[in-house]
Amino acid sequence: MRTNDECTINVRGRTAVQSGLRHDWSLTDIEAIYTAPLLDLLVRAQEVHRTFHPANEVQGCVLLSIKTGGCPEDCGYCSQSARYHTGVSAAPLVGVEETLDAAREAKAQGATRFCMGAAWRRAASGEQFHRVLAMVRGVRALGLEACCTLGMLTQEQADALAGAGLTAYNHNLDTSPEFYGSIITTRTYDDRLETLACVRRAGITVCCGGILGMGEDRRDRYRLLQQLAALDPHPESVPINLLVAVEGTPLGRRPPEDPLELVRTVATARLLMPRSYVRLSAGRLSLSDEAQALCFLAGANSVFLGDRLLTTPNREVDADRALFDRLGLRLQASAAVREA
Ligand code: SAM
Ligand code: DTB
Ligand code: SF4
Repeated sequence: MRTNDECTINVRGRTAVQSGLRHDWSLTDIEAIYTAPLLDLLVRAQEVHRTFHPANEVQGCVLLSIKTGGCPEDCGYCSQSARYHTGVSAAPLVGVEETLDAAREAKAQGATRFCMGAAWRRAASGEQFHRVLAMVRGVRALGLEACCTLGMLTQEQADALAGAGLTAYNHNLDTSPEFYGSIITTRTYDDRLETLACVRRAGITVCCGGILGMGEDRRDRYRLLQQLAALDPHPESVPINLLVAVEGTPLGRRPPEDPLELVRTVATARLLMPRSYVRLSAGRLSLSDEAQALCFLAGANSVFLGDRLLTTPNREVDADRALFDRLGLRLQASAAVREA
């Protein structure tokens, strides 16, 4: 197994590691990490994890769909595409007060980050965009990190979001460049990279990851991880979603993915991007407590809290509380200085 310290990263000294963060992982490097004996992989990933992050600590995030459904894009996994019959009906952008009520509730649940998602191809302009800016200012005033995912952005929009205090922008590459076209045809990989570049230039932290279980093979996962780690700097947050198979979408009948492939993906993300938060995102409802424990051992250190993601259910708050107690994990106490 060729790992960070054998490649240029010295995992023993933080300064050395920081200056050694790599962006040029080869597929051979990544394959060697991903396919190592699972216990070797887990030990190495946890060692690196503890060099950069507090042990036994998880960031809690809460999602709110601020504009649901009716999206013109054709993302094959998505309940919100207007092209599929999923039972999700289109709703207008919610109000600022409703959003801030949800953010206050998220804070009371122990979350430090509040994520607002809109089913747009590109962020709306005019009054709706100004309303989103007011939401961002309101969420930040509550002492929470604010994240948005609004589709494609212009540089002006990214700059305005930065001006409102946005902490992070979520825009996923989803899968490898090679597999991408079998999942989404209405926008390109390069479109995604362009928005990510606008976000970075605006000084907003980048939240970028992908989905497992869409029919991709391991090479596609290596390629996704390679693309994510090639971003310089690395995305501060890397959400790893397990497909939530939504009836009515082209991927609605996909069989469940092997949870150990998720564990390997999380561990590989941790080793390739040591400083990033790796978020165990959609799909936790389909995982046992034991599978989630392995994901945390592999270096996952962020989750979505609350019984709803955007349009699909998530684990009940009490079930998560019991899980964290069972594993001796604590929620991160305050918004992360490291991402500020
Ligand atoms: N419209 C915006 C966009 O596409 O960037 C923001 C919303 S979109 C729902 C955010 C991300 O959620 C997607 O890029 C995808 O990675 C993830 N996602 C959406 N539906 C999912 C599903 N059914 N299962 C797993 N992940 C999903
Ligand atoms: C991300 O990577 N996962 C979140 C968040 N970023 C926006 C969304 C998950 C959505 C799951 C399906 C749904 O609830 O509609
Ligand atoms: Fe639209 Fe985003 Fe869903 Fe794609 S993932 S259909 S862009 S809401």
